[in-house]
Amino acid sequence: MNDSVFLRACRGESVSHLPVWFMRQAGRSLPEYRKLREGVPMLESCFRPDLAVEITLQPVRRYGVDAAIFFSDIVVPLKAIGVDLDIVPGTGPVVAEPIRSGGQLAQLRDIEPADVDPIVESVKSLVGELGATPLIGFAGAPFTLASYLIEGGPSKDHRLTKQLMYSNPELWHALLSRLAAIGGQFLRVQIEAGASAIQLFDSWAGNLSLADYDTYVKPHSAAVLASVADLGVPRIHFGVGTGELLQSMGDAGADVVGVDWRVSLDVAAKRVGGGRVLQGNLDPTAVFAPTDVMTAKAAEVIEAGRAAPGHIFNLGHGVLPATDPDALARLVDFVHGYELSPS
Ligand code: 1CP
Repeated sequence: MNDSVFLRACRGESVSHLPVWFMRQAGRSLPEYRKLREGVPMLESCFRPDLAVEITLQPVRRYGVDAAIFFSDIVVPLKAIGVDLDIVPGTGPVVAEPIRSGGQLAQLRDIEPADVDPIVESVKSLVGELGATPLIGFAGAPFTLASYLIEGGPSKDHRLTKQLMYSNPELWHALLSRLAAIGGQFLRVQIEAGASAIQLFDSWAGNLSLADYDTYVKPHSAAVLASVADLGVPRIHFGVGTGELLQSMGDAGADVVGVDWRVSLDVAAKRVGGGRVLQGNLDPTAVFAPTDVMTAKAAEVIEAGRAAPGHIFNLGHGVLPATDPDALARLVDFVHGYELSPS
């Protein structure tokens, strides 16, 4: 397992073929997923090991990807400690009582082992089922989680989040510190149960300027990544629209930096530096193009990725629900068959 192509690439070691997995590779694009989820609410499926295990395995079986990502959601640890929230179909996470005051932080307590029994059971069982295929655990980064807790649900402009950040920095930092602690604990739980890499999703950090990211967010994401450093597994740090933040997100303590499709990987490699490996970054809509166009674009991504000390192929963000699974299968075959000639 430690010698798997995915883990070797995370460490910047030589690989026999380019590893590939997809953010949101499980989920609504797969008919077998939609069938299994029929009548089962999203959060219930995350806390049911029979479903979480099967859903995680579905894309591995179908595509032969080089890593599995644990089927869960960034709000699962918050639900586990009793925060009143739900994942509403067609919307996303919705929080019953959005955070407006310091008094509300008390609910953001540390994770107790009993809170995450089903998570531990799922991860352990998955590691057995996956054999030599590594499992990636994940958590939401403090900023992205805070945005749901403050806005009460998905937001385009993150107006209330930034309002709190600018107007009450003390409460802001207290909130993000709590979320960093919980995020770190949730990653540790998954690693100790057998996950061999982790990804910290700061999906919405790209809405921040570099200065605001560095002041209000980076120290907290760095705390999450540092808190699992002792466990020695590769740490991937990803956000959308983070072209201007790439160096800072790497400096926060990542081994691998995830890049969205807006920045070419050769440019990203210069920005990130520090010997860090890159992950990405085919436009998720490129899989809707004719196959020859899709594979030409994938080849461009692979060639640009050679500028980095290592490269893990992925999309620039999650698989879109309307994606044709056969197109993704062709993409995996193309990446696996790509001749990595000496540079
Ligand atoms: O009923 C359903 O199928 C609900 C859709 C769904 C799914 C399949 C949601 C609601 N979450 C998930 C699973 C999920 N969430 C995974 C699956 C792992 C895999 O790839 O197989 C992952 C990694 C996440 C993480 C997640 N949830 C992120 C970070 C990743 C990203 O895409 O940027 C974020 C931002 C969320 C919040 C969330 N959960 C669900 C939705 C629709 C959203 C986004 C809402 C918004 O736009 O703000």
